[in-house]
Amino acid sequence: MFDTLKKSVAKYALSYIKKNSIIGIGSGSTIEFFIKELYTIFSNIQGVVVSSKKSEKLLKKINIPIYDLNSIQNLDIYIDSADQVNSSLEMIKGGGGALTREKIIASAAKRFLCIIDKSKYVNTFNNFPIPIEVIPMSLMFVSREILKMGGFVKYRKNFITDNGNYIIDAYNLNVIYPTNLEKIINNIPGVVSVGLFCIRKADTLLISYSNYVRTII
Ligand code: ABF
Repeated sequence: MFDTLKKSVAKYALSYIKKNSIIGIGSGSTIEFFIKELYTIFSNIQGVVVSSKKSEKLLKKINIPIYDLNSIQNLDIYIDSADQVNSSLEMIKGGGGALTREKIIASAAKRFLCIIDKSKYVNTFNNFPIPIEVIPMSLMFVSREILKMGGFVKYRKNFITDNGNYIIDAYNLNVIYPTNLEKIINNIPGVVSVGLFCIRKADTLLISYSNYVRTII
């Protein structure tokens, strides 16, 4: 069922793409559906910048030109999914471990178009672990800081990010003020980035339900 919803929202997102533009593309299973849809209009776009090696591999297979973010001055849109989105369009992302590159490209883009199925839309964040990418030597230090904040941590076993770092999943943190929490975690030395996307939240959210796609701006 969720695959059908992911597919329909992925297809709907095509209508947000401007002719001959370069677009930012995220990662995850919803985005894999989006990449398949992109193939149907690939001659209409100039190319993409991409947030993970996995998505990059899929895009290469369908011969879409891939640009380095450093070679681009203006990025019109970044299209990606999320793990949870609240009613202020703040997101938890990084379930797939690509949060740092996702945050960089999202921040560089004028517009963040977030595409999700209905299961991910929540009033307030609940129970989803918050991913934190850390420099390997800081793993234990950052973990102790998270414990001091009342959270607990799990390490992603056998997982190294595209940037050569580790991921901590933080549970039980108080997410009532998610922007504050994002700033606090960002400030722990050794943290590369945190999967709270509140400072750079979505501008437009597309949510797919069984018979329609809802747009929230
Ligand atoms: C990505 O999409 C990640 O930030 C997030 O973890 C994921 C959602 O995954 P999926 O589309 O597979 O449900 O952008």
